Amino acid sequence: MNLTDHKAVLVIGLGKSGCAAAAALANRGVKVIATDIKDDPAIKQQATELLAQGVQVVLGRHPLELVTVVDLVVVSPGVPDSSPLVVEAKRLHVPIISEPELAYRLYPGPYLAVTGSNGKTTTTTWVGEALKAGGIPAVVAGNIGRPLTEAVSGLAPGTWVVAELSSFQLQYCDQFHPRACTILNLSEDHLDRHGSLAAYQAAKAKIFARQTKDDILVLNADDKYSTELAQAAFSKVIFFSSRQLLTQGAWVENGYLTIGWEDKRTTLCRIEEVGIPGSHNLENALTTACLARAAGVQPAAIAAALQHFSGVEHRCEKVALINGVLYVNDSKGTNPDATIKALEAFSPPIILIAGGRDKGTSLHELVAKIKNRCRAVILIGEATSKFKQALAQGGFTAVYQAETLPAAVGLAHDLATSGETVLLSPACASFDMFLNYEQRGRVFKEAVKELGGNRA
Ligand code: UMA
Repeated sequence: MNLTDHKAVLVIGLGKSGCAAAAALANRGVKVIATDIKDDPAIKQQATELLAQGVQVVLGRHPLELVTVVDLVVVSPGVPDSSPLVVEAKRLHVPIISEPELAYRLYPGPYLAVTGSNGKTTTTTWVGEALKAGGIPAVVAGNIGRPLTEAVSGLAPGTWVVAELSSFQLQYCDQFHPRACTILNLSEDHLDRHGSLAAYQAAKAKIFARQTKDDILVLNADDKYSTELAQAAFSKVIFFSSRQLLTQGAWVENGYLTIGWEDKRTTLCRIEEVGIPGSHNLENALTTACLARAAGVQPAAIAAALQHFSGVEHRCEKVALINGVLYVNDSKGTNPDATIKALEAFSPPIILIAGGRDKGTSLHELVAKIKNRCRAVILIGEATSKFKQALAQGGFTAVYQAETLPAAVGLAHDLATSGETVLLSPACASFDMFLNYEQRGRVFKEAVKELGGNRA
């Protein structure tokens, strides 16, 4: 069904996704009703702009009747399945799609898509840089921060879209069909929303569900959950590995990142030449090489992009060196696995600032890593008692608590001595104390700036 054939579309949530989706539909003459549970001045401002575009807006509540007058629902990723409006739409069999699915219906691609528990934003940005290096027109959007519906508006046909997709967005994808895509890795995350690892994995698998034999699925040969998904793919599966020698895909051989594509094997660059350090970034680099190659970028341009990349904000971002202490902002480390990788990327002893809103994940492996690499842990936010208990069970006693993130930074400054690293890598969501992880990262950087010192 064409979008313009719908009698009306209901958009739930008026954050970035909902506003972009409602505007894109209204611009195409579709009747749109949009609703947000909040009714604060910021939402009212968003509503004013949508009202001017002919969108009907309902703020402060989600009346169930709204689903009875529409034949399609676009749900924002932050709206849980337990929302009574989502439950009602399902009861009445009104189709529910996500904002990226809407973008796909507006612009058929070609798409390159990236998902996984960790490394999504780095890899998506890196792939965008590699396409640029190869002279291939592309836009980068999705969970990374710019809604896809906004990014695809007015694109010249044939422009590649490099999309970062979260499990919440993929869960409600239906037709979305990328030419090439990756599931970087799968570890426990968002269990509070998906309920089980199996449900989370199933949502991630939607990324390749519509692919055909002419498409490419790039998987991590060293990741158990991600390789298990290979059997369900209709597309051509290509592996990357930082530990095993392969003949197709991308791997490391004699210290060189190597790509094998259509029987041609090419050396890209040495491990030490990769723009950003850490074993997890080596994996991100190998995936980037595969996705860029799938879009037609030549190996020389891929090699240049791998070497010149300087990373993304809030992800293992070196902020300052003060009295010999390195301050690192990894606010994007929102699950235990991401924090483990950040702890591995910097030399011990580390003073870790962690905590925030718990997502139902296990802290067992994180505590083992903390015992290995940290001299102290400073806890903030709602998950403090869960962390305290897990650290005590693991026999780690250098645990402190702070009421605010700036107070935690002050405490870390008092504790740290030259040669140590202060790392903000919360292993939790930010929503208990901040609007999002970006704001949390900015607050950290401001607090570090207040301490004085030089930029790292
Ligand atoms: N709302 C309702 N009803 C509800 C719940 C929420 O109306 O029952 C409203 C809220 O009042 C708020 C709006 O929904 O006004 C917020 O919507 P949202 O949480 O879906 O946020 P957006 O601004 O649309 O941002 C979303 C992604 N947010 C989430 O997935 C939580 C952004 O990813 C993404 O950049 C953006 O779309 C564009 O695609 C952020 C994120 O934290 C970075 N993602 C998670 C992650 O990476 O771990 C998945």
